[in-house]
Amino acid sequence: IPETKNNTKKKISYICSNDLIKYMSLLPSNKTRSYFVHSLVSAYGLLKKMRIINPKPANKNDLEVFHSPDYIDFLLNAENQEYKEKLGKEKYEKKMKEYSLEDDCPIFKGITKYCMLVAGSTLTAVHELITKTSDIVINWDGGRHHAMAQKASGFCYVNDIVLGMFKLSRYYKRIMYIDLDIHHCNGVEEAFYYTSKVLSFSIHRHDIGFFPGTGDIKSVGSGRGIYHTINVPLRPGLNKSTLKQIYERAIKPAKERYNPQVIVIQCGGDGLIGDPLVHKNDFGNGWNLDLSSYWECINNILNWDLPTLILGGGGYSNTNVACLDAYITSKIVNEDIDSNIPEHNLLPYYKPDFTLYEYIGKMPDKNIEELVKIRHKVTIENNNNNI
Ligand code: V1P
Ligand code: ZN
Repeated sequence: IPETKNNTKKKISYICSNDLIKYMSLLPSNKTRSYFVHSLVSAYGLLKKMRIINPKPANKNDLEVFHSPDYIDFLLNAENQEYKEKLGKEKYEKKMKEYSLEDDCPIFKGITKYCMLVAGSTLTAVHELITKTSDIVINWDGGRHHAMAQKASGFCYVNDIVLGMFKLSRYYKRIMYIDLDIHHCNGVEEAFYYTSKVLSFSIHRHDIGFFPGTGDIKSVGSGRGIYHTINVPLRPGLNKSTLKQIYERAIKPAKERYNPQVIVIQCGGDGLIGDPLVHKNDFGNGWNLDLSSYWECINNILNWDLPTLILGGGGYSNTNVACLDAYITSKIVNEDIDSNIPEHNLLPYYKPDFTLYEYIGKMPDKNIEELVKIRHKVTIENNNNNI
């Protein structure tokens, strides 16, 4: 039986502002999602239960702590007409390709402010933890785990997680990163592959053709970072009981060995049953998680009683992700919420039943046999390193 504690004595903060909602809602892959999430959290009356922190936008220097100056220069000027004309069409398009600012990551109106705010939201959250003003900080707009140092990737332009953990690493020796998104955290993994300062743990769907294709079980880190990357590659259909097993067999032992001082969770909601991006056919080929599957895992992690940053990530049904984020927020602040969606201007979108997402998926969990192989055979040798 999992230990049931609650967070009543903890200082809980929530990153939000009108500007944040406005600019996060412009992201082409997740249009208006931020608006749905914060509106539902607010409609349930949860904003009154937390300290609300307005994010400070990151500047060029902040972004260059991880990203290359040439990429950031182009990214922050990409929608500037004068810059575009000065560079000329040919050079502009060449750079667009070089930085992967097309297909998954097109240049869009508001991209400059978007990038500064998405990075700033997580840096603001980290500041809360470092100054010990908060014990738990929630930033549902963060979690852009694919962005690379020199290019955009998989709907991610700047890697707020890497920037946040670089900042954390100035104050904490051991950071544990846990990624629950259905996609592998290639950008985060790459940034910390050679260091023991971050223990990176990711579950993700891993089979041929599934984006981004990295995250093999054999990728365990290298050099000083050896055994500080843990990948749990999974098949379709992951359900609550398998996720629980993964917590017991892999996440918990990794934490016990590494003895982290601070936790960062990426809680992408695209593992929810029926996510429109990952369920391509009637049988479904995504995961089979519901709201309580995510919460059970997060609750176990919060019971470690360490300073924790909770980020969003993927999730392509605005209403389902809003339900997930509002549900987790309510559990963190220990407030019971009604399963009927409260009256607010977005209520009509929660049709047909206007309740919190409760659908029980019937797809088989193809991970049952795989689970036998998931042994935490990783030994962390550099536990008390002094790098
Ligand atoms: O599959 C690909 C690339 C593009 N192809 C050439 C291969 N991209 C995926 C990207 C998924 C990103 C997930 C981000 C996150 O982890 C959150 C931070 O959730 C992709 C997919 C897909 N089904 O995997 N892009 C698109 N679909 C896409 C759909 C419509 C328009 C543009 C892109
Ligand atoms: Zn994802």
